Amino acid sequence: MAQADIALIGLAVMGQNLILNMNDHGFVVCAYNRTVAKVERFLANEAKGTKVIGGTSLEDMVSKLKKPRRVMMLVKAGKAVDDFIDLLVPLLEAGDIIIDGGNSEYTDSNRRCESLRAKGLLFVGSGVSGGEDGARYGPSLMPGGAPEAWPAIKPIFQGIAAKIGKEPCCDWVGENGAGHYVKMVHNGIEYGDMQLICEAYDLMKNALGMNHDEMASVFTEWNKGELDSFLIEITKDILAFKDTDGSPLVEKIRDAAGQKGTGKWTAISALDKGMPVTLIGESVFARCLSSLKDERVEASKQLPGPKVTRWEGNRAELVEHIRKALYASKIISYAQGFMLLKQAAKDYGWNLNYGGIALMWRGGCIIRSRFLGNIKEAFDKNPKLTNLLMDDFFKKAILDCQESWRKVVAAAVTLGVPTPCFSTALAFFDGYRSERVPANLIQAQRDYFGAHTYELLTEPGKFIHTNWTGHGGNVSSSSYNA
Ligand code: 2AM
Repeated sequence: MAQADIALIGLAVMGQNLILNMNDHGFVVCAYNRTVAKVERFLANEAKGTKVIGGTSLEDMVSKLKKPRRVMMLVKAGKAVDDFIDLLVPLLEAGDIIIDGGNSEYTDSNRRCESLRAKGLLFVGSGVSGGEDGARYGPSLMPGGAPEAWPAIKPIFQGIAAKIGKEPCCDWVGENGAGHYVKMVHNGIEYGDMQLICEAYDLMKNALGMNHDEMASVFTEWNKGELDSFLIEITKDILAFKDTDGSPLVEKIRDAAGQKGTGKWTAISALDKGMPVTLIGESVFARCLSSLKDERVEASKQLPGPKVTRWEGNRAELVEHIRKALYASKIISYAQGFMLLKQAAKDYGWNLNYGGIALMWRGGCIIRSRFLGNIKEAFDKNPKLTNLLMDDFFKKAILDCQESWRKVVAAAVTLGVPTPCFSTALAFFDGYRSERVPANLIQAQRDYFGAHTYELLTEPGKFIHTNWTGHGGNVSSSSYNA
C-alpha cells in the first residue's frame, strides 16, 4: 500500500538520523539500504516503536510511496549516487523526485539534474549540514535543482530543519547544482572561520603568553557579543578541556590539519571564476603548510625569527584588538563568499536568494552565528546589494574595527606570528577600497614584453600598443588572455 511520504536510501548515521527526525515531524518514511540486512536491523533497533517502514527491495520501496514519489539518497558521493539513480529511473514515473542529500560535487548535481529532466524526473541536490546531531534534531538544508520539486518536498524539508524562532534554516536555493554549490561555499567559509579563530589563539598563546583558562574565558566573553557562534563556543570548550594529567589536551594534538576537499573546491571555483576569495584560499593553504610538519620542525631549527616575540604593550588592549581583527576579517570572508555566489549565479543562470542563504546558514550548520542574522537583514533591506561591505551595518562595523585590525596585523608581522587570514583580509580591504591599484604597471609590463596592449584611463575599451624600446616590431598580441 502506498503509505510512505518519502523513501530514504542509505542507512549510515546521517541517513538514520534524518529518518528519525522526519518521523518525529509526522512523516512516514520508508527506509532502504544497499545492504538490505541493515534495513531490518534499523527497524528492530533505532527505529523501533516509530512509524518508519522498510523496503525489502527498491521495487518494494517504490511501491510503498505516495505520488509524486519522493526518494532521498544519503549514500557515498560519486558512483553510488549514479548507480542508485540508474536503478531508480525504470521504477519511477514522470514528476517523481530524486533527492541527493550527500556531499556531492555541484558539477555532478548539474549533470544529474539535466539528465533526469530529459527523462521527466525531477532532481534535487541538497546540501545537508550540522553533522549527526544536526541531522537528528535540525540540520541546515540547502536544496537546489528542479524548481517544480520544491512544493512537494518543502513541508518535509522545512519541517525537519533547524529553526531560528519559527523560521526554518531551509529554503529553495536555486536551479540545478545550486544547492550543492552553496553547501560547498558554506564549507569554504567554515575553513576560513576556523583559521581566523586559530590565528587569534596563536596570538593569545604566543604573543601574549596567555594560559588556556585565560584564553577560554576570552572566548566565553566573545561568544556573548558580535562573534557569538558555534565555532567560538566549541573553541572555548576545547581550550578549557584537560587531559587526564590535568594539562590542556589541545596542546598534545599534532599540528597537521586534515581536509576532505570542500575548502579546496571553493578555492578552485573562485580561481575559475576570477573572484578574489583570498581568505578561503589562504585558509586552505594554511592547512597545507601545517601538514608539512616534518619540514617545519627542521626549518624551525635553521630559520630564526625576530628577537622579540612577546607583546610588550597593554595586554587587555591587544586582546580587544584581536577580537576586532577577527570580526573585520570575518566580514571580509563572508563578503568574498557572497561575491563568489553572485558570480556562480551569473555563470550558471541561477536565481539565488542571498538572504535565504544567510538564513539557511544562521542555524543548524557549523558556521551558524548571530552574524548571519545581520547578513540576512542586509540582503532583506537590499536584495540587489553588490557587496556586503556596501551595506550600512557592515560598513560601520568594519570601519569601527579598522584601527585595531591594522594594529594586530602589524604586531603579528613584527613578532613573527603567522596570520595569513587576518593579513589577506586586510590586504583585500585595502585593495577593494582603492580607486587606483598598481595594475597599470602590470599592463605596461605585459605590453612591454608581450605586446599585450593596454587601455588608457581616458579611453576604456580601446586597446593600444606602445613600442617601449624603440626597436622590435609594432605588432600587438591578442593570443594571450589567461
Ligand atoms: P552499505 O550499507 O550497503 O555499505 C554510507 O556509506 C552509505 O552509502 C551506506 O548506506 C552505504 O551502503 C552506501 N554506499 C556506499 N557505497 C555504495 C555504493 N557503491 N553503492 C550503493 N550504496 C553505497
